Amino acid sequence: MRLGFALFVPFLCTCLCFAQSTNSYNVRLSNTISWDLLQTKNISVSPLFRNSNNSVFLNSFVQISPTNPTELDAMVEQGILLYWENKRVQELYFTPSDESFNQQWYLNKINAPEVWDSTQGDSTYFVGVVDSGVDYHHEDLSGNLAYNYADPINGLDDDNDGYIDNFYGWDFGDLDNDPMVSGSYAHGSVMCGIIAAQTNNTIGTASTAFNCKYLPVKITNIAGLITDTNAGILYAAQMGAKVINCSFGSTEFSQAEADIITYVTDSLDVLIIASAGNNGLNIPIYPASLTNVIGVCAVDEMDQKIPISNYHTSFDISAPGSSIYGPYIENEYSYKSGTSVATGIVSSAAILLRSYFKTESAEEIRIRILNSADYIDDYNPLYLAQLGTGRLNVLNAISEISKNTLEIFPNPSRGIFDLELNLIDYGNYQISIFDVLGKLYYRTEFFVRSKLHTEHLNLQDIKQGYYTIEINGTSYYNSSGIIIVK
Ligand SMILES: [Ca+2]
Ligand SMILES: [Ca+2]
Ligand SMILES: [Ca+2]
Repeated sequence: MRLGFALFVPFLCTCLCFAQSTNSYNVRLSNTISWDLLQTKNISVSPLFRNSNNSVFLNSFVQISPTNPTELDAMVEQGILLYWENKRVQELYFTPSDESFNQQWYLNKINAPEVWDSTQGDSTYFVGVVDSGVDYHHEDLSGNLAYNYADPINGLDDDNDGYIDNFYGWDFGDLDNDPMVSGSYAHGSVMCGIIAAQTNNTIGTASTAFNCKYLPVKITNIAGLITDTNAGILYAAQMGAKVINCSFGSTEFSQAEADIITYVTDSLDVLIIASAGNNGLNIPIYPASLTNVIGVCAVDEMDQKIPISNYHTSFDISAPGSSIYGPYIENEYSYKSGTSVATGIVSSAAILLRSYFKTESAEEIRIRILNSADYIDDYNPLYLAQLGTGRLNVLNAISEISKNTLEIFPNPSRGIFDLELNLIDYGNYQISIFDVLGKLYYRTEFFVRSKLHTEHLNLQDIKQGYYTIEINGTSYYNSSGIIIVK
């Protein structure tokens, strides 16, 4: 069954709901005070900073929620607190001029504006959008298309790449050079807008990718049906896309699709990002469930899975996918929901990161994105480990500098091996082992008390083959391959 996720769910919610903050205060503890003391006073405590070396200094900054705020002054007098502060309203460093920016709740949710202070993207980087084409005349889309100036429209294949006049992109559905969306099949136009609407141009909406661009690759025919996505993926990769957005999928595995994706990932250094699908089921979807693809689930403003989003252990991350405002067709804009738009939001962040960390490979950027997601399990108790590592946070992704390591000895192995982990935080971790089809073979949890941790596994019954090992923690993700021989 080949599924195109052309079905957007219309605007689900007319008001954005925000978590009401109870009376919590930022405080600094006195040097000799431990969290335990506050907890014995029935005051809830949470850290303000994550830190790699368990620094006493950093651990002294906490957020507390006293039952009565007058306790705060008393705790300062008693020497428990050095000081306390109310939370401040702080302004973003960079707010784009796009007139509808304030309707794009998801950009603040993933901390995109803070990142734009560091980088606004390199305009030579672009996302290949393998979809139903684009309305390249749209006021907020025409300026950010990755035009192929090497092949102007003159009837000749000026750049000698086998595609005559592929100036705008290519249409594999109709086998011509015009990727204009046909009829009402506007899905691709929406995706290009989420991924790379022209930003800070005073009109329309903003995109995380900012100056990075999009390349439309149309893979639907006149009836709106998907023809050949593999050709579209290859074309986008050969044209130089560093990220390819695949807001489509199938419940059936395809070896050819897996081979094409492994080729563009390993040989052309492309990062593939794909949708988990909108069936509301616990199922794998391809290509999203392939191990070298970022498979994306959709969450709402409260970081809860939206009902239609599929969920499965083989998916990698979640992203906003509810009431996402962006360009449509014919200079119009619309709200869309679903895993397609969630995938576009990850692709938009991914191309900004690739253009910033130019020397990092697709795999390094993939790990960077997964490793820096915000923890959302508490909001999704029914879907633990089935929504990936958490919700995309592009500010964390650009700030993440620590290198986690995962080494496996011996590899190849007969099924008895050690995982050697270099970890940032103490706490609970989970090991998941997937076979080559993305099916979960084994899972266990362990607790870490030291930065360097060795976990011994004894899986004597495991069959011969290639497996992917994933390690997940609250703020940690890593993966590696192992070959089992018998
Ligand atoms: Ca050409
Ligand atoms: Ca030409
Ligand atoms: Ca704009």
